[in-house]
Amino acid sequence: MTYITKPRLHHPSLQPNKVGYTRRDYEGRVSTLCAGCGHDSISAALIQACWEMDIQPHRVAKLSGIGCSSKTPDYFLGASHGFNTVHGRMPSVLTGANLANRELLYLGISGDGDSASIGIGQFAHVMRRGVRMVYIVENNGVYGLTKGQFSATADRGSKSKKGAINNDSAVDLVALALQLGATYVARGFSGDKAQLVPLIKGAIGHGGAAFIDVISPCVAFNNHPGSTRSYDHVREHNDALNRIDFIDLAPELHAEPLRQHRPAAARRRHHAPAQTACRLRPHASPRGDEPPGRDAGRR
Ligand SMILES: Cc1ncc(C[n+]2csc(CCOP(=O)(O)OP(=O)(O)O)c2C)c(N)n1
Ligand code: SF4
Ligand SMILES: [Mg+2]
Repeated sequence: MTYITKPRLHHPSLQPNKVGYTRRDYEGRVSTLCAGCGHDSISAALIQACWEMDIQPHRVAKLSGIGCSSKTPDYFLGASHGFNTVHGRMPSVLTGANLANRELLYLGISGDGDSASIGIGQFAHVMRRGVRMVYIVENNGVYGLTKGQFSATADRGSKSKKGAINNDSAVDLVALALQLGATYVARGFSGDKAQLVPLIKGAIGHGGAAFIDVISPCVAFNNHPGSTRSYDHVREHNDALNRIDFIDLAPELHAEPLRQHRPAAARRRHHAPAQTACRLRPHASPRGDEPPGRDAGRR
């Protein structure tokens, strides 16, 4: 399907955001993933979050490893920088890019195989070092690209499509990220956009090592009864702990009393609090001229 190009024309009713881009400007190429793949919903949530946060696409760098999940940066933010690295090696390339240019917003996109198996060492060190990034694992419990073997995040006792039982303990990437010192850690579900978009916005606004594990069903190899990553199973067990939203930092307000020329007698009669005037100061954010985030990142 990659030969199908999206039309360049935008519908005139599409709303531009504060930096002049419509939601279409944050899209990428036509997806080649299976219809219904959870990963495509994560791409849609990223597009929505970046549009709502008025992020300039050219100020974003997307890095990924290998896998269906790692292909997804092609399907969002088509005008951003991007680098598809080697299987499990995204974190070190992201760290290097971050050292070379600290002005960009770094999106690291990975899979559960990419991060919890071959790349687990790289995952550990990028979290431990507190690299400023938004690291998203599109977690389907299998190696989707290589036809559905259990990944290291598959739950013990869950069943493969052919009925084999997984006897190994699961790696919990959220617990690992917390233990290693990531300063923003969340778990979401690709089928719950209302929850996922604010989670992504929070990670982008965080400005430090932010990690989101997104449960993302693989419709081709892990969407059957007995799987703990199927749409049915996750919908049944998706207990959102709270309904969250993200409120970005607004320009700082300075209140000064208005100088009013009133006679002394009139001033004595009016005991109402002084009115205030507001002066606005520029605001540091990924969409302006300053780097994304403020002070939480150590690198
Ligand atoms: C060094 C290396 N080893 C193995 C592979 C084969 N391989 C490609 S993708 C993949 C697993 C991908 O699984 P995951 O990261 O969970 O992504 P998904 O396809 O499930 O989204 C493997 C083992 C490879 N490309 N390179
Ligand atoms: S094989 Fe699975 S992970 Fe890969 S595109 Fe298809 S549904 Fe998505
Ligand atoms: Mg996977």
